[in-house]
Amino acid sequence: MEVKAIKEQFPILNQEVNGHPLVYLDSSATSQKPASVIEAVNTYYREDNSNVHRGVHTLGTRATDKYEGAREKVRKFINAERTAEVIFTRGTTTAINTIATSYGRNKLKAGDEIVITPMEHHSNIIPWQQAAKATGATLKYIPLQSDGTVTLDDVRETVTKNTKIVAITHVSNVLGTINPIKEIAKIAHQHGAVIVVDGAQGAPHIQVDVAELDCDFYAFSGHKMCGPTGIGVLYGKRELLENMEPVEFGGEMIDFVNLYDSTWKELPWKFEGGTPIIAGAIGLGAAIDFILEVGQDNILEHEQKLADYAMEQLRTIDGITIYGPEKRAGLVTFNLDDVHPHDTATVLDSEGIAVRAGHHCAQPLMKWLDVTATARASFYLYNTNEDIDRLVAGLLKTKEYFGNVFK
Ligand code: 7TS
Repeated sequence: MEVKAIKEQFPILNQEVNGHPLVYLDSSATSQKPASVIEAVNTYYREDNSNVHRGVHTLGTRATDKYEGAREKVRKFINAERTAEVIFTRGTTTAINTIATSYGRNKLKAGDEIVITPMEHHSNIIPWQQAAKATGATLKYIPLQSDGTVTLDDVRETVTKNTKIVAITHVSNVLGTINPIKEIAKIAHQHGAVIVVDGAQGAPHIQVDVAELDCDFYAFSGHKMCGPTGIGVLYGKRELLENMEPVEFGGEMIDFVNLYDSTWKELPWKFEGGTPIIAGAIGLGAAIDFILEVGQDNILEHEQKLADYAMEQLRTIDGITIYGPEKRAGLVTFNLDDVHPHDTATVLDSEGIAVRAGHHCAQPLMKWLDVTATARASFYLYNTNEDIDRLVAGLLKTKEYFGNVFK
């Protein structure tokens, strides 16, 4: 599918912002939604809305079929063996917190190690800090190379026989680093540890095969992959999930409730307490259909070409610093000398260009980069080289606006 044809399927992109055609370069924060996803959610509410797994009436059956149908789409999308291994959550953050609480806090003890990296999003740091504090386990970091990558030698150095959990991002939301998950999983398993993959920036862009990666847990968010907000996925290997306690208790997740004790439903429902995110899951199912129609290989290739072009063009600007490795996913994080990234983003916005500025929920990484904040342009399947040309023109304007401070 041509990019132009893809872009036309995203109604929101067809608008002017501050008098300029919108250029949306903030898909790592949240992606835009194609008409088919909006329609799927709309149709659900117009025609099928009902609670799931409860009533025997027709709407209830339709809603349940659609909700469980979405789970099967997710299963196939990540090549999980069973739908029992696909738990719907509110997003990546909830998924990782569920693992850190249910698996981490219940299994860790003093002397155990949790291994992460300094490139993690706060969602893959704080739950582990909390689990470590609650259990007496130690949090350890795999060091980063100067280009923001990890080496397998350093992984081998850091992971020991005391390591019980290795938690790492598939793709860095700041550097664009793509981590070698399969190899890291192998090292974790050699030491008897489990691997938790933060797939928030992975699943939207890279074909994820949890069987091939042999990861124990994989977490991702629907809203970064053309789906609605408020829906995400926690994939876990069945034998692990079977032995984990739910973290939310209430309706939907129980088998029997007695006065003083209760039992849980089987997987995956024991982890889905309360009325689930029905419309969100259905929207995510439609997003998966859309992504598969475009083709995942095409998406990554397209984004990597955009990243290459962006780096080449941005480097023509005097005083720009680009962070992260050469080979990367589709995003570029940068700073213009002496201009605060919030100012950069504000000038770009006045030109109709949306980028994110700030610490990107990665303060330890900002510290490692020795900056307080950066600007970030992130790409998705609807972006074009022309969008990058507009970004470059906007940045030249930013320099002009703030005076000739770059020598
Ligand atoms: N992990 C990574 C690597 C992320 O990039 C994000 C969100 C999350 C976890 C959390 O996902 P959530 O859906 O639960 O919020 N990242 C970003 C970002 O880069 N800009 O805004 C949100």
